[in-house]
Amino acid sequence: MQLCFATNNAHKLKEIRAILGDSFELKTLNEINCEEELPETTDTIEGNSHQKAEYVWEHFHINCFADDSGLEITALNGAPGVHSAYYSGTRNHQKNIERVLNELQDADDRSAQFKTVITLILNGQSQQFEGIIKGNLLHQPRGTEGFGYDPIFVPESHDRTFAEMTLEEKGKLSHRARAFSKLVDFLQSYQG
Ligand code: ITT
Repeated sequence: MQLCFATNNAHKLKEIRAILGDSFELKTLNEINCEEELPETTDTIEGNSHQKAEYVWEHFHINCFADDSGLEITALNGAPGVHSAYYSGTRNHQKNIERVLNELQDADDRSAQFKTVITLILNGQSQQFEGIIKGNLLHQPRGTEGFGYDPIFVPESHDRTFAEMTLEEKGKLSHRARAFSKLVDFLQSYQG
């Protein structure tokens, strides 16, 4: 079955292709000739994930899935959430971290979670798969691996940040891995 992964992120695509094997012919946005930016204008991670998948289904009539992720901080009532990528006003990970650390200066509660929501649309029917990893935020960044808020995020039951873990270690714990594993389980049973 052909299935479009609504991304042009080569890294994400490679990971999921490796897991799904030959049972699904995964297409990128480029491969279905979708050259436009997908809309991401809702105010939730769930909403943006759905909006991207729906756009592909409506304009290209191909079964597809899309993901959206963000960091939700308890003391900030769930912010930056859907605004994680541009929290400082630019797509700059260091500046985004600085804004978060400033806003948390007086906070006792430093708990947070990363969340990924994947929306799958098969023959017009949509469903979502969620992955969450809970943790705590440091006062200073540590580590150089990963991206985004990884240098300040320590997952629960661990003492190193995501940026101090190898890709493989993070890959076993991450919100994205958890959501994708639910998607893959579903697709494998759907395919029979
Ligand atoms: P694409 O849409 O191109 O896939 P993106 O950077 O927007 O890339 P996401 O939608 O997955 O990626 O995540 C939005 C933002 O949330 C991202 O820019 C980071 O700031 C933050 N984020 C998501 N997952 C993260 C992770 O594993 N580690 C650190 N920060 C993460």
